[in-house]
Amino acid sequence: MPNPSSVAPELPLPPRVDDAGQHLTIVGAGLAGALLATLLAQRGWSVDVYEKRGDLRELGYERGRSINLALAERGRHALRQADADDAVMAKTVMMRGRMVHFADGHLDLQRYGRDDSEVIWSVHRGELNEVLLNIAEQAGARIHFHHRLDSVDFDARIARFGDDRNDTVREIHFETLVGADGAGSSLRQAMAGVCELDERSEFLGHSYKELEIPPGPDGGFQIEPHALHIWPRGRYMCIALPNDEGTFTVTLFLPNHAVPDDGSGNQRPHPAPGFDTITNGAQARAFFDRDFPDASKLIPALEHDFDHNPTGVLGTLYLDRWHLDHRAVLIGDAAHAMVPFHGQGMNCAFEDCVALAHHLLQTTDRNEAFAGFQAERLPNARAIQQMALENYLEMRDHVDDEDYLLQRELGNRLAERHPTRFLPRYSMVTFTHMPYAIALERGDIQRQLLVELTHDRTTLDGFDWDAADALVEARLPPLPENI
Ligand code: FAD
Ligand code: E1W
Repeated sequence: MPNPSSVAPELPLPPRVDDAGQHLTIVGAGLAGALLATLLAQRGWSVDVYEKRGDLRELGYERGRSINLALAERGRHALRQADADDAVMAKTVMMRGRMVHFADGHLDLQRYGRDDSEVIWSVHRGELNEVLLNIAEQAGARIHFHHRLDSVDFDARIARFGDDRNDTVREIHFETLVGADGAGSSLRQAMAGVCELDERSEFLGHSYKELEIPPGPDGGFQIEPHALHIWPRGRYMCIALPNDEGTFTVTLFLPNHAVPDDGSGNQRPHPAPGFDTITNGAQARAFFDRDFPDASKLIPALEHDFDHNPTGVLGTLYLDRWHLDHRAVLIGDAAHAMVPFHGQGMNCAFEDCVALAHHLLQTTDRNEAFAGFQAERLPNARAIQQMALENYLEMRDHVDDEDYLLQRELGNRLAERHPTRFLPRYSMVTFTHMPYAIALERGDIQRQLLVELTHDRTTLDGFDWDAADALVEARLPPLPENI
């Protein structure tokens, strides 16, 4: 086992005198950019942030991205370091578990954790970003809107920014650039022009579309508000997260290409729809009426939403390098975009911010700080990228399958019997801040154990608990405290 004590330490506050007065230029005032700016500005740094869009506090939030996000313990832990947790929590809706909507119409609320201390929180992306922008400015960071990074001269240390409203270009001198400009990062592209990042993108072959459930006639939620709703249907699925004003954002995940009926009369593989056969609102309505009838009734503007909202693509971005010596570094989606099926992209990006701030506060040598940041975070990013992909299969295919349910039951029982050793992987990822790589490694050991112990069984009647206890103790060392 790697050393579990490598959990990122709390950030020092107030600033160390010899570090104060340093300057940083951040590209992107999204979730990671705003949090990193806050962390460093609060510790005495001079921070400028350049954002291509206008100020969302004035313009209202532009449609098109996932409207709400699940915030988990890792994200909250990072927000606490910036004193931002309370302001963010004021905007959230608690989600206690997943509400599974089965194909036969019945519902099942599967709790995420042991009690209400183990829950996740739905937050509107725009509101969250607003809170973080306010806190960043209060801490003294300067945010420059309508500044789209276009190109970088790394030798002269000049970054060129364009303004989407007109054709003006501004040249800005920088010491160090931080790329918090998301999955389509312009800084990453500029860095790739001068060094080898070894960039690979793996597209999932599935895309997503967002739809809305409005409040009911009384202004209240139309389905259980304190849950993340899931409609698993094999090759495709829908989810819905609550918003604090009584709405839900529904996301349809569907393959890009349909699997046609092979004409053999054979049911395997089943024909399944795709974005190439469900191409307009009317087809989407018919598809929903057939496969998600309870949801369909609650989405009056389904045709309009389907026709007007963009279709988002999903994939994983891998880089072998996140920094160009002491001059530039990438964080968040710019460094490691992932599929959204664990709800951890933002949570991971927030952890990146704390880790990078920590390394920058440890040393004045930025090459060393960036190398240390990459060494700490790259293995963890790879781990959550993998777990997010695995969770897709679990969500779509297994939440209603018998073997999975038996393994989950046994896992829960072993977790009760061995609270210091056995923690379901979902809980390690969602309710702790142990490094993702350790959650992945311990999760693999636990999975193997559950497979062995449930092999050839359909119930836990007559189960040999003594043998199981001995196996747990032999294979899973106690978890460190304060994870
Ligand atoms: P972003 O939030 O994308 O911010 C990038 C910022 O940079 C933006 O403000 C953008 O305008 C700006 N920018 C871009 N290019 C430039 C440029 N050239 N110059 C200047 N500025 C620029 N994560 C979770 O934790 N929980 C969830 O439940 C969850 N659900 C998701 C659902 C879906 C469908 C998707 C697609 C993602 C989901 N995520 C979730 C992941 C999450 O959205 C991302 O991981 C997170 O937004 C990454 O933050 P970021 O700051 O790196 O990038
Ligand atoms: C969470 C977009 C998104 C966000 C999420 C989750 C899922 C499925 C999706 C994972 C989960 C919160 N999940 N939920 N239930 N089982 N796994 O926990 O954020 Cl698709």
